[in-house]
Amino acid sequence: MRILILNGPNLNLLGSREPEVYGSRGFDEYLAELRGAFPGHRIELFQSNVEGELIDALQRAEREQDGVVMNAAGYTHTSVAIRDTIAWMKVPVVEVHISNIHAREEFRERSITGARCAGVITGFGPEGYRLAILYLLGRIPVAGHS
Ligand code: CA2
Repeated sequence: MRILILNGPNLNLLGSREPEVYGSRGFDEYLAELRGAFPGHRIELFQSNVEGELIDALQRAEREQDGVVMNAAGYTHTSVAIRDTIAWMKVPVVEVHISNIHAREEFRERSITGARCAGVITGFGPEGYRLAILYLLGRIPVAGHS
């Protein structure tokens, strides 16, 4: 299976600050572990701090990938444009947050993008990316999802 991990603004800074919220490792380390955990599957990473670049990546993913694991970071709470792109896609998108967005500031409670995703995983640290991939691979059967 071809899977895109799409990381939004500032996730390139993981490991450099706020270790109590986001852990102390950079995403490249998690990515190496994920690739090791899912041999035989192609897992690509695209990170951008630019909203339009994330939208372009989603549009490309519709042609080139079988599933997307997306952490839109701060755009989760603001981006109607990313939500509209996900709504247009047939390829499943799973939203992941490292922290529990419901246990932080009130403005993080609302995910604009999540409603158009297959599901939302929040608060399990980087393990959330692995859970999302398991779902995309059909290894977490969910009633009503084919
Ligand atoms: O918990 C998550 O995964 C978030 O998507 C992370 C976003 C935040 O805006 C969302 O509300 C929840 C922020 C990512 C920024 O990460 C940093 C990591 C280290 C240093 C600075 C920023």
